[in-house]
Amino acid sequence: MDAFGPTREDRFTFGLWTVGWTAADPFGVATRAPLDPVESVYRLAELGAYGVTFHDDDLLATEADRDKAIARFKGALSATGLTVPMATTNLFTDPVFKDGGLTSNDRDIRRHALRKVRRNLDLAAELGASTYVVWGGREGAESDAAKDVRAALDRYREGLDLLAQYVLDSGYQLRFALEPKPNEPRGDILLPTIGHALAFIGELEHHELFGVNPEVGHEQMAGLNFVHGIAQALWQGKLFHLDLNGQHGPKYDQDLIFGHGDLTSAFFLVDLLEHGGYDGPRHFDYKPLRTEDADDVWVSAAANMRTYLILKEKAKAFRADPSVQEALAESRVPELATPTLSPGETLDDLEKDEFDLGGAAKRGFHFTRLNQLALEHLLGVRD
Ligand code: GLT
Ligand code: MN
Ligand code: MN
Repeated sequence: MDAFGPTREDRFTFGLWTVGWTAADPFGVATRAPLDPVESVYRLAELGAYGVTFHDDDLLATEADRDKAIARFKGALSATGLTVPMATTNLFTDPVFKDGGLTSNDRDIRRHALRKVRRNLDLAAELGASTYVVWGGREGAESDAAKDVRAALDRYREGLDLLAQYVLDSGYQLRFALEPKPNEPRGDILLPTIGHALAFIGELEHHELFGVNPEVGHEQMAGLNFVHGIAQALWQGKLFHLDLNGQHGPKYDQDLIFGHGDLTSAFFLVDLLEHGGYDGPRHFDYKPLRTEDADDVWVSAAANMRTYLILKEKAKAFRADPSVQEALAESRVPELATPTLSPGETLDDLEKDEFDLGGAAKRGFHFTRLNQLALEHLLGVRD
């Protein structure tokens, strides 16, 4: 048996829009034919995936009749046993959403967007999804004169409050996950980072129903440390879902295969997810390269899962290595878990400390050795 072959227990999921991307970009037309969502379900199941996720409009890729498209999709799900843990709404492709959906300056468009989300919430609940992603790709502006950001945030909150109330009134077991992104397709997008999204959630009426769906590349586009962002989301109990992919630093959104961008960050991310208490699906939101053909798409889907499982193995070996444990202790990493004051102590008690300030200032933390050990595990020379 392939040690890095995925099984359903690994809970790998893919957006229909990922493998189904026809690879049209701003400079060129599609290089692949539209993919029938039903075929995607069968192919992903064969590869060992656990589930698929979708936008309302993804189901209409090759079937114009909505009811028929849903019926065929459901048929494929029940034939393969694939689940739908997450769904979302497309509020960005149709020209009507060029200035956003929930925060468009045009009130009629905002009302249309709410109708569109509500309709797909019903389908998401029917298919058993537990997470509803909200990616406001067009909620933004290119000019600071064009958008009253405070009014836009009022409208964003109004829309999400209404949708959360609808979920509660309908008795759906759904929670919302906001997906941050700094820019692209808009010049600047509202809720650009994990931090902005977490702060905004605190302002929502039903904030307990809202968490985040961070994407690797989106934080890295902003020059931020994705592992730190995920750690904070976990710490706040708000990591409801996540989008795994690859990115090479701050540039356009690459949506590479997981691990095909910043590999060291991917290693520490898997280490955190596997040892940090995240129990949701491992969801891939990537784009098969535009250079690839219809068969290569499935090679790329498999590569995401295989890379994750290899990194999982490496992270496990890293944690189990006695040299790593010794290096962690020498770097005082576990010491940070000890509260700074002992139970019952007050700030006054600190005045009694006898502290060798000069010695502490001189002492190194030996992080270099620790980092080199991680690198060597990642490079496969220490197993
Ligand atoms: C879109 C975007 C992604 C979001 C999806 C959810 S769709 O392809 O690039 O990052 O996760 O709407
Ligand atoms: Mn995404
Ligand atoms: Mn992306």
